[in-house]
Amino acid sequence: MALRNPGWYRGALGFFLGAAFGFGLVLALRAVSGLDLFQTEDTGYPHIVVPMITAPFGFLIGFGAFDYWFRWAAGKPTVPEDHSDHGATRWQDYFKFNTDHKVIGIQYMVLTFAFFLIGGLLAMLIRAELAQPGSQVVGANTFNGLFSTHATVMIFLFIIPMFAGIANYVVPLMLGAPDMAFPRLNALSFWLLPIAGIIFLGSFLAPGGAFDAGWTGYAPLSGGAPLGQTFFNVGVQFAGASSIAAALNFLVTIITMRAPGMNLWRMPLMAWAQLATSLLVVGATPFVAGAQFMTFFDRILGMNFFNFLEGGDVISYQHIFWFYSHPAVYIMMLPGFGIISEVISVHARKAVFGYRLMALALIGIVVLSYSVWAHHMFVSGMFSWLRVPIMISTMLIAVPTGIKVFSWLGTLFYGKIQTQSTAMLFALAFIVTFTVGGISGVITAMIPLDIHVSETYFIVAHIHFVLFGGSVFTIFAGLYHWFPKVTGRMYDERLGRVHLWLTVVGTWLTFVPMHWIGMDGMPRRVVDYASQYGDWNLVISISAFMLGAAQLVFVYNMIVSWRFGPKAGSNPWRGKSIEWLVSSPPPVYNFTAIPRVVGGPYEYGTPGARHAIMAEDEEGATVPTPEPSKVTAS
Ligand code: HEM
Ligand SMILES: [Cu+2]
Repeated sequence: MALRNPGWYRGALGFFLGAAFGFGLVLALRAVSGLDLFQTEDTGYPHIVVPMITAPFGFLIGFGAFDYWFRWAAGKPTVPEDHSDHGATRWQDYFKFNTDHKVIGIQYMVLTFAFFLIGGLLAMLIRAELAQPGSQVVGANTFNGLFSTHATVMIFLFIIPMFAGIANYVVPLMLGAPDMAFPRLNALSFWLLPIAGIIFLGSFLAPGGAFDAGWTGYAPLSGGAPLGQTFFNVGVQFAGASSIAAALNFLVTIITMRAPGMNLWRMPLMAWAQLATSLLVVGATPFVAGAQFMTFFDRILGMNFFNFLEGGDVISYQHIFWFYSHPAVYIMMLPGFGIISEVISVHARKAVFGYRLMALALIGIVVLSYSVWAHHMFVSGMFSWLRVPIMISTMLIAVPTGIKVFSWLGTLFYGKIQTQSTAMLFALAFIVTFTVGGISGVITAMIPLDIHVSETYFIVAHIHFVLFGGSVFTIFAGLYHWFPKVTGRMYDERLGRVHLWLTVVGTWLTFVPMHWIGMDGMPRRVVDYASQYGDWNLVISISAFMLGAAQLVFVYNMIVSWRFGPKAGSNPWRGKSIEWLVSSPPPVYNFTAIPRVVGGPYEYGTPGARHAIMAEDEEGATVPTPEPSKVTAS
């Protein structure tokens, strides 16, 4: 019967049981302590906060995320080769707890793109309000909620997990691995994301409105904010746990599951980038989780970590937060660097220029990025001696980043650049746009200049040049590049080009003028502004609407091409890395023969050079079809 098997019915049941348990627990504990049953101060509401934690776990248990582990913990015989949750044959298989990294990759990409559209709609509302001076569309409180949820959704639910999704699909194939190292943990990482999304967006329904202290949630502002802020504290835990679990999975997969012959120096840069990103995630993400737990405990339990009236230290919030969130900007950029190296090399038919230095530059960025967090705090009143070393280490990051940009240019130099592919056009647009964002980054690294532009639209311009022109462009490059692999079909290049040009022009028209009004002093995070900025803001808003609308072209192209596009074949771009050596889409267990890696991944232009061979007919090279093994309980 449906309620006994894992799935949506049992998940819904678990959700209600979890919610009832949390709710009942709070009421019971308050009753025996002689307190009012319902505590409804802004920072209180335990009868909502506790179920917000227990109900998702109830859902996950019901849904089946822990069934296998529970069986093991109970001492029941486990099945080492259990593939019962693996692969998809019908669309319904994408809506269950599925352990196939390809299914999970698609789940990630589709879900996070939906969050991109939601975050984009929030941005459209922001721009509608800001199109003219004065207050027309939303009030100040709602506006604060809008820019906070916009940024939070974009960062925690779109950029970071979208990269995890693309890599989930592509990296095991590139490594010649049959799956990720921990498939069940992989599925759990995915299912934590919709939970985080519902919590973030659900905060709009909380009394007092959505969380409104920015995606940065600075204390002490967040300490006394209405209930919505608690939704932020909790949502970050789910998104962060998802991210950490996925990163551990990538690390183990990349370190232990490479095909024979694939030493680190034969590994595609996409996999190197995922390795570097995962090192950042496991090192840094616990800090944002910690910062949010501390705010949470301050709010709910009166712990006073950041409450200066009780001896707390306000500025330490910023230190802990940015110790995560500066590395986080590279969590949002390094996977894109990896994608761009793949796309440029394949579509320029050239070996990556300075391949080893490219890999080392990724690792260099990982190390350096832990040393620069306080550049977000130049005007915060932190110790002033810290500012100069931080300025220097920040500017040093431009060195490995510069290596990457010059390597892409070197790869393009005298390449056979194939501009008919939208993937390649997005990669080229990325190089130009990201470099501009990088330069405004070096500007904000310099203390005197940063003091001038802090908290102005210059910052908004900078983050969008790197996040939109950086991360989002690389995401599009990657999605177009691997679309034929994932779906087995080609997308429409004409529509791709329409999408590309509207997006590139829209990005520049929207975010370039923000530099100017920012330098003139227009503050960020405000619902209204001095009328002298009105004209540029109108230009920005109109461009933003165009940029938003352009994304619908992409959605249409993807949906229609997935259904009706011409068949792609296994290797439409004539790539050399292993994912192109299997069918499109790849077989359920990825390989029927173990790939043997015999050379570097990018030897384009060298006659006869190969990265890997599929040794179907060689002795001992065939992969046995997995069979459930027989386990006898002892
Ligand atoms: C159509 C595309 C987008 C538009 C028009 C847009 C617009 C805006 C605007 C106007 C603000 C400033 C709000 C304010 O300070 O008053 C903002 C903030 C922000 N946006 Fe976007 N955005 C877009 C896409 C993205 C994307 C893809 C990301 C990816 C991460 C992103 C991340 C952020 C962040 C981190 C902030 C900072 C919020 C804060 O802390 O003040 N945005 N956006
Ligand atoms: Cu930073």
